[in-house]
Amino acid sequence: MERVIVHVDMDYFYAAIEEREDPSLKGKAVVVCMYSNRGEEGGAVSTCNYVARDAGIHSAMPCRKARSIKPDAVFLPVRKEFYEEVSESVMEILHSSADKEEAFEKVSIDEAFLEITETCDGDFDKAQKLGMEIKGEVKKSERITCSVGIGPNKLIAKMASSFNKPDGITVIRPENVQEFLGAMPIKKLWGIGRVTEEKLTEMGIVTIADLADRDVMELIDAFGKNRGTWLKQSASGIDESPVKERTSSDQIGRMASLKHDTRDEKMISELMDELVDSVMSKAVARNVVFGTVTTTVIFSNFKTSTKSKTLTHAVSDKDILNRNAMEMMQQFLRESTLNFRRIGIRIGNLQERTGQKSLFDFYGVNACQH
Ligand code: DCP
Ligand code: MG
Ligand code: MG
Repeated sequence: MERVIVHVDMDYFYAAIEEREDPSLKGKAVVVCMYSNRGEEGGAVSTCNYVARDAGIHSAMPCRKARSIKPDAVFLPVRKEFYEEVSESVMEILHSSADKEEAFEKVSIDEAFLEITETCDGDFDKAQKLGMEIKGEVKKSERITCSVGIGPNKLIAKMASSFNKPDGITVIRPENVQEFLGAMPIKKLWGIGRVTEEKLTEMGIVTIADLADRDVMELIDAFGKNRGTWLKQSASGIDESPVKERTSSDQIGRMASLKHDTRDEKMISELMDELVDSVMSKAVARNVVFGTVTTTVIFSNFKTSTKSKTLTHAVSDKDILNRNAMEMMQQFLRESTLNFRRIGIRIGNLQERTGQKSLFDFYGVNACQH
């Protein structure tokens, strides 16, 4: 069966979050700046919304220049930690749409690949439907938009997601890959930088189709074996690299929707059992113990709240995880009168498990809250 790969990239991510948080920004040019230690004078644009882009502002431009282009734009400082939190919620939604736990690869704070071959039976019409559902779910729970690309491999999915931005979805079926790539200029091929672009231009290669038509030996002569072969394959739309989890991550998390919005503790606890099982089986597979437990609730009005506990000792114990998670759920219930829409659990501060289950595992319940 042909693989079906999805790539999701959030639209003007940092600026979109700022717009969401402050509705008065709507319609204005919003520029998020990474200020240097020279204060507001130095610094570069992290990102900006599409109103600012239309005026000619873009990422990496000096903030001072952006200011001179559009003095009436709203300039805001980067709030990285806050964006990381939003990113985690988005990633949990995306992760839960993948074929399986391992079929997910976060690429950066605002983008990820997921494989959905099994979920959609290799059918690109079903894949498109699923892509729309993912977009809907992200929009509903985070109130920001993303662009989705779907294709037979990561290369095509990645290029498809940037084809129609913002809030787009582009599905490239295997039979349309050549047509999709062919007419594009070579600089659009994912992985081609300015140096390669210049060298290819000197060789008379302008479009991706030109590159695909070149003899592989000629490309190897010019770029070496690996790069030459890679250029030929990519230009032909071939990419066999798997979607795979980057295991360096220091956290394992799961999130899911309740059958309907509710405050029923039994329903919440049943779903939490499932999430705990899933997180624990992954912790066991990775042979790690955890030092923190974090839970998240998305309420019926889409507001998100998070609680965290640091355990006195790192453990790998399902009961401890479950008990801590449910204590936090009870606190959420006490603090708000809203229904719960989605709940999530995450373990962090992971360390490799050494030897037998220690006595600490039994005393890990003496958790302190922070
Ligand atoms: N970013 C940054 N500095 C850069 C590029 C990006 O700090 N030079 C940050 C801000 C972006 C986020 O990373 O919001 C994601 O990068 P993207 O390239 O995906 O850009 P955006 O999401 O902002 O816009 P787009 O709608 O084009 O994806
Ligand atoms: Mg983006
Ligand atoms: Mg991105």
